[in-house]
Amino acid sequence: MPKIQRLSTTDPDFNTQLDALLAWDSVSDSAVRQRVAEIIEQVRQRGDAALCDYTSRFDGWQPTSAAALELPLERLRQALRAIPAAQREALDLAAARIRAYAERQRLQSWEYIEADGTLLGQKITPLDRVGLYVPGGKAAYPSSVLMNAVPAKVAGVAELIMVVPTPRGELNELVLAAAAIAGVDRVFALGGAQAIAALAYGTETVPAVDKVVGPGNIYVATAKRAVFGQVGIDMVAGPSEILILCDGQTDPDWIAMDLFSQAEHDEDAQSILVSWDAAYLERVLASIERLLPGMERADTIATSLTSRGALILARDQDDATRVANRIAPEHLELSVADPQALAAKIRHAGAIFMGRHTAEALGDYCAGPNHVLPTSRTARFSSPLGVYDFQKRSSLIMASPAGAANLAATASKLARGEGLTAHARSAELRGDPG
Ligand code: HSO
Ligand code: ZN
Repeated sequence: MPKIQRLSTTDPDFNTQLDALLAWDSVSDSAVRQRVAEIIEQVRQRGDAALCDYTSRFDGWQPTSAAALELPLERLRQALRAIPAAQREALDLAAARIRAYAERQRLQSWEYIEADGTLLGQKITPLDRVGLYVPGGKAAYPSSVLMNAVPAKVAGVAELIMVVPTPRGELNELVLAAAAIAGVDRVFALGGAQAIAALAYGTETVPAVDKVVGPGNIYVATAKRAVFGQVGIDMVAGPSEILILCDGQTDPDWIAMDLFSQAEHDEDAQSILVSWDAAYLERVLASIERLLPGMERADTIATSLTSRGALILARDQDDATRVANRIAPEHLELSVADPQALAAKIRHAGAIFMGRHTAEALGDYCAGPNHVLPTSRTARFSSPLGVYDFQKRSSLIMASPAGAANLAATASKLARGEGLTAHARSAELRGDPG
């Protein structure tokens, strides 16, 4: 049985204990950085030849030529036809709901005209080309394909290029089907740092993109950091997290299963429950112990709960709210009688799941909001992936003759203050009506 850490906010050492619980060392391994830098350099210098070499070395299959790295779109449509009808329906429904939510996020261009006729505004343009990394193996989630690809397409990205490793040539049919539903434009059977390098710099076969999104292992995350600047990136995600605030009135089995639902992602995932009802924490613990042995991923859940999980006793709801804002979790469940009143006091969380019926799992798949969320306390300063991550802004200025004269008066003074005479003259020339 997992030995879950028990904390209490009244403990004088609580803050130190909480810091230790939250500590997470993100990508910082210098050996990995070195290895990734080499791979990126090889891809930049040798292009497709390097991609074929790495694919044979790391994925265990030898592409006959670089062209063999690309999967024809017909292969995606074939996967869509082959998957079970129930999966197809669920993916379609999820995509439709994610799309409907994303439509509301689209940034709009705007303009206004000042009294002297000068126009100011902001023009929104989608990115031209985006690369989407999809991991292989056990973390290959079709739901993540939808969550990344649908907002990009809603934004109007013209070309969405997916890369996915195919260990020993194996393809995940559900991932391909999700890519077809989301409208991915091209797919390459590539993974690891070499795939990120190819997207960032381009090769003879893989076109260079403007931004790379999507989750991946430590090599992929390190490569994304390394190419940032050459291209945009979404974020470097840490392990999944859930924080539940509960008043003690929700069925403890529900809460235990919600904690499991993040813990089953991986051993480093973090599941924490905060309640101000001490007896309730015992009831949830009893549920955990009873339910865990029956779980398919019992080992992963047990390791995650033991190493990074916690049950925290707070003084009252306000005290629990302070803990939540301090943790700034990726997912926050408010399992209380008046979740809206409580949500008003939450300042830092990637997604807020309000009320006893709102299992975080609903948001992971099909409620509509994105499941790509800020982890490791980054919800203090960042937001869920959305349509706005695939749009950019350009400023618009159109001076009328009168407006040019008005602005020149100020601009020339500031320019002379900076010692930049050409700036001053440039403004004054337009500002001089005679
Ligand atoms: N909870 C994960 C997303 C996911 N869950 C995918 C199931 N499939 C992100 O935090
Ligand atoms: Zn999940």
